[in-house]
Amino acid sequence: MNPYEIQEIRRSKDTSRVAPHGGKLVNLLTNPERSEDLMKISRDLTTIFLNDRQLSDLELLINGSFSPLRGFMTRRVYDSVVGDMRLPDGTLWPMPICLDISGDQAELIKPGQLVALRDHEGFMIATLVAEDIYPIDKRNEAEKVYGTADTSHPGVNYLFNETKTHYVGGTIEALQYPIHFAFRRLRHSPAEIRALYAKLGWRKIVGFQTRNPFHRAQFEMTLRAMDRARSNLLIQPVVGFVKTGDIDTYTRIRCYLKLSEKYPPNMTFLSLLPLSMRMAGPREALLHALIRKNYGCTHFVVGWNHAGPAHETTGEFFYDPESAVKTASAYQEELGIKIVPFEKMVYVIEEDAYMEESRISVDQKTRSLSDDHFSLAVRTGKRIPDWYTIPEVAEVLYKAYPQRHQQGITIFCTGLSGAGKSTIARILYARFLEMGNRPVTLLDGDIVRTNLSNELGFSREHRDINVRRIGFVASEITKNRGIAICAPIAPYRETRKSVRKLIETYGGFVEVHVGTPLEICENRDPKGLYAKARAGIIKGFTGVDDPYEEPDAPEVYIDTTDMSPDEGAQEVLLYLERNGYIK
Ligand code: PPS
Repeated sequence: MNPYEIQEIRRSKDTSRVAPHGGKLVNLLTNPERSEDLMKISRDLTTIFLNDRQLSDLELLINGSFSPLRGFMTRRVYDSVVGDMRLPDGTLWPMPICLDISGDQAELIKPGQLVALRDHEGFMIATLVAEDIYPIDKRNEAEKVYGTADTSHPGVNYLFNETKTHYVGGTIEALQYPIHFAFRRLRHSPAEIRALYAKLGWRKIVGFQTRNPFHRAQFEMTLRAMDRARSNLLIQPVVGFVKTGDIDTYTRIRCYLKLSEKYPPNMTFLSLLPLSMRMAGPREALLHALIRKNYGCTHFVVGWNHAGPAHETTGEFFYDPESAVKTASAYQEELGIKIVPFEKMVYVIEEDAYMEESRISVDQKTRSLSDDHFSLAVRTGKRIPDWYTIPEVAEVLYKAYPQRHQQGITIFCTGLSGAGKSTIARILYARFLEMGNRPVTLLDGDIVRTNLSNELGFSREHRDINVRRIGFVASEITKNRGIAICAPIAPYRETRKSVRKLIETYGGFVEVHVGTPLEICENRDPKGLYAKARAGIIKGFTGVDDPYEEPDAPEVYIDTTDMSPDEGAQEVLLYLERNGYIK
């Protein structure tokens, strides 16, 4: 597509257009003169800095993917959507699209005020006329939208733990799109895609949404979907925030590029969608269908367990895997897009082919692997079976996620002061230097507190910042395939859990609980700090008057009461060896 055509569409003064497919499209980009005027007053405006998820929502509002929405939802719209899945005028709309702000910001912004929405760098992307500011009833939103208030659901977790306390609703006027540096040529607005269909003469298009790398099952599904709808195919992977534990976005995009070469020429188009997934199952399937209608698709594939997460610990699905297909199909007239339903696809061994589960006879032997199990296998450097994926895709994945002994790893020692973590960490550091096959960094508590966190004390908040900083540095080291050895007390379970989640996206995370009991640590008291804490000279000392929350399931447990530090380090090395982290 000619890039100048894209510019023309973006710069158009027309704020809404009727295209051949999909109905009226909102375009919230303002004209250049108005942009200049807004820039002139921008310094006087109260600013809201948007995080990645908010920026992706903003982008989809601006470019019309969320048509007919013209801004973030006001309370009236929000209540109607949460309660009835409809906008106040009765239009079907399944998910709240809201801008969350802190209580302090909520006090600062008054109804009617013009607010600047900026990205991390401070670039003003849009203005918002704040129509109303309202506190979030998170439980109500969780139960109605997600059908659960359980925080092991990723959407609910985001709502309870990341979303701030208030929403600000109002209309948007955009100066520019959020800025992307990667894979720009694969990003399109609905207007651009509709223009492309017109140019290519495509009249029927089936949209395919994915947050996972494409494999044989998905490839097969898309071919059949084209066949059933007698259409062309828009492959539209989601590249906003997906789900913790998913394969990283850049790798996925490289897989899609490889895969798109496998289709016959001029039948498919690959375009990235900066949507942040909420994993709301049936409600989310409706949202995905509406977005694809805006992208001019006449058909949309909804498959088994579409946008349905599994419980973190039990592995049970939050939604009936059939419910997304049923809901989307039931609403298809109103959605204005035909749903192409798919059952679970399984591999049939003797046919060497993928088939829908209900078409398989009882005596046929099958194989299947869940998305989550697959992602875990890839991230842990396991080989992917040939029946599951396409060789070109496997090659991209192996490059990004080599076998465990070539991946980065964080060894995270946690335990009371005096438990022996630092000594074990230093021995491990020396062993890895001796091995010499991966760069190694020691992030001992003292080293970190001197070089990274010297302004911090030992309040809950400061310990949290300290441990998260260690986690961040360790995650960068792990990402770049080094070894990070950390040895803070890290007394709080939740903080350790979030550090683990961050690091596991990039490589291995081995939690080593140096669980030497308090009385032994206190007897040792090498720095005399326990004595001072008992005497009340030091306040908030871990184990004395501040809690240590024990790890639930550390990879390695060491008690140095009757074990030398060398033996402790040996335990860790044996674990690493057994699990393929070292060779
Ligand atoms: S934390 O909780 O993870 O941020 O702690 P960390 O950065 O590992 O720092 C622990 C070391 O600081 C000394 N120290 C204290 N520890 C616990 N509680 C209080 N109030 C405190 N004040 C100072 C203590 O020597 C710890 O050293 P280690 O190496 O763990 O023995």
